[in-house]
Amino acid sequence: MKRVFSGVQPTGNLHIGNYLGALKQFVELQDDHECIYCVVDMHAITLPQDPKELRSHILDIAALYLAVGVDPSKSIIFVQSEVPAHTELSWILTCSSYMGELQRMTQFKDKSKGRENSSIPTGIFTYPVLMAADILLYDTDIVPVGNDQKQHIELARDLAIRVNNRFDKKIFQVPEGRFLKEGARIMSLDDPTSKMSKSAENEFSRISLLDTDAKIKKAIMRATTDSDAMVKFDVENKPGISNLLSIYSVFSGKSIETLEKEYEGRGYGDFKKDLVEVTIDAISPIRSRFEEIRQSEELLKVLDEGAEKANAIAEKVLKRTYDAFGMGRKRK
Ligand code: ATP
Ligand code: LTN
Repeated sequence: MKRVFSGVQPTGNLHIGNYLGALKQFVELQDDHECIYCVVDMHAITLPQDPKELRSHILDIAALYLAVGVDPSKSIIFVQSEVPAHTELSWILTCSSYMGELQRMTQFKDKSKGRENSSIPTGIFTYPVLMAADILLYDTDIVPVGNDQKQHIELARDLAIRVNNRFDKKIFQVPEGRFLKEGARIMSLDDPTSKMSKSAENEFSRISLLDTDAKIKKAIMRATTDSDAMVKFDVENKPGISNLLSIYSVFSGKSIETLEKEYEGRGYGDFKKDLVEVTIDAISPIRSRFEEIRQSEELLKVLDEGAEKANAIAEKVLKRTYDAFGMGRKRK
C-alpha cells in the first residue's frame, strides 16, 4: 500500500478552502492507502501564537480531522511536536539546503514582503525544510494538499533526490504532490484574486467549517461578483462567480457546465440562495460531529496512539539517515 502524509497548521478554524483542497482528499485516500495526518504545531509557531489558543487549536484541528471523516482505525492522526524526529531530521535537511532555493519560495516572499532582513523571522524562511522533514520522515509516496503547496513539495523532492544522490543510495522515498482539479484553490469571497485564508482580516472573506448557518448565508450573499449577472465560468474576467461555481460544483457533485445551464438567464440572486443551501447541507453535519468529538476523551486517546505509531515509523527513517551521514555512534 502506498503511504500518504499531510498536515494542517493549528492557527485557526479550518475554512472550506482547507476542506476542499486538502481534507476531502484525506478522507478519500484512507481506504486504499496507509495514511498519516499530522497537526503541525511546529509550523504554527513560525509566527507568534498565544499559548492558550495554540493548545486549543491543536485539539480543534484533530477533532475536525475526525469530524470530516478521517477514521482513526484506518489512519494515524498525531501532533507534530509529539514526535521529536521531525525537528531532528529538519536540521539535517537544513544542512542540505541552500539559501537561494528557500529565498525563491513564493510563500516566504509573500510573508516577508516589505520587511527588512533584520526583522524577518528565520522560521518563515526555513519553514519549507521542516515540511520536507515531515514528509520524508515517513517514506511518503503521496502528499495531498492545496495548490499553494506545490513549490514546497517540489523542495521536498529536490532534497530527497539530493541526499540520495550524495550517498548514491536510497535514503529517502521521493514524494509526489496530489492536487484536486476542482477545489485545489478556493479564492477569498471578498477578493477573488487572492486565496481564501484563515488569517485574512475580513471574516466574511471565508466560510469556516464551524460557522453558523446565518454567518454562511451572510458571507455568500455578500460575496463579490461582477455586474453582468451571467452565471458563467471565466476565471480571468469573472473571478468572483467562477469561484462560487467551483464551490457549488464540489459541494453538490454537479459539473460546472450543468450549473451554468441550470442558472442560464436567472441572475446571481437565485444562484447564491441555492449555494447557501448546498453549503449549509455540506457543513452542518461536520459542525455537529465536531462539537461531540472535541469534548470526548476518545480524541486524546486517538492522539496518544497516533503519536506512538508515528514515532515508531519516524525513528527508523531517522536512524537510517543518521547512519548515512555518520552521525552519533553506531547502534543496532
Ligand atoms: P491560511 O493561509 O488559510 O491561513 P495555510 O495555507 O497557512 O492557511 P494550512 O492550514 O496549513 O495553511 O493548510 C492546510 C491545507 O489547506 C493545505 O494543504 C493547503 O494547501 C490547503 N489550503 C489552504 N488554503 C486553501 C485554499 N484557499 N484553497 C484550497 N486549499 C487550500
Ligand atoms: N505547509 C503546509 C502545512 C504542512 C504540510 C506538511 C502539508 C506542514 N507540513 C507536510 C503536507 C505535508 C500548509 O498548508 N501551510
